[in-house]
Amino acid sequence: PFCGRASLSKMARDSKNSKPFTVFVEGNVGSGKTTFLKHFAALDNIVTLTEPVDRWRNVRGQNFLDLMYTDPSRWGITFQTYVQLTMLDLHTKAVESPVKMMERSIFSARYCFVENLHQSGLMPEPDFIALDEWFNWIVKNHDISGNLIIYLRTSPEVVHKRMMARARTEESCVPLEYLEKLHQLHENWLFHRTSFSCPAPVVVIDANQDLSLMSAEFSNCEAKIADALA
Ligand code: DGT
Repeated sequence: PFCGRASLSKMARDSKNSKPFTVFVEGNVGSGKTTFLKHFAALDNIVTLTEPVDRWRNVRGQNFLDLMYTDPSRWGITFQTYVQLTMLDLHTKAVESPVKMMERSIFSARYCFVENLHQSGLMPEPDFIALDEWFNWIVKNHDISGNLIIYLRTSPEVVHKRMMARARTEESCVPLEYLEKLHQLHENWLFHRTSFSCPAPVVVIDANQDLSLMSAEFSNCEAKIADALA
């Protein structure tokens, strides 16, 4: 299900001339993004940038992630402003490698998470407008472009089970319904392509399978990218 070898080779070649070939790994909470990135971290030519979730959990002693889950109407704007900043930091980070792979992007923060808070009526209109103005300014004034999106496609029931199993404290009260809404936003954006524009071509991977089967698929992708860079 990965891109053809020829097109990847060309992409990797192009990246040597200018900025790195940039991959965004996207998918619902618990879809396996971290595991996916770990497989690629072992390759010489790839830099993987994991999502700064630990930074969100301790901003000068404040847990923004927990605040957002506890009272989204009050703290959603605070959390999403900080997410936007940390994502911009990753997008603009200079790397030496020809391939840069990011866990999520500023796009999914805006198109899935902010959108969900707004659509659910949990983000007051002025908060949403301020964030969106910032987002539009960033898109216009910074190079945050990508070359490929890998969409780890899952069902909400599967990721809900995984989320409960990993038992991250902040996520203990997250209902299935929240994951269903996020799922639909990812689907409309990356699969049906009926909502926001995609910032790069999308490769869809079935990420519902259990981890042992997934690792075979991940290794397969890894081999193809390595091949392309050879
Ligand atoms: P993985 O490896 O696929 O299991 O990925 P996770 O679940 O570790 O990472 P992710 O990005 O799906 O989410 C980490 C936590 O942060 C999760 O509770 C959802 C939350 N989160 C991530 N980005 C945003 C965002 O932009 N807005 C909101 N409201 N929550 C976010």
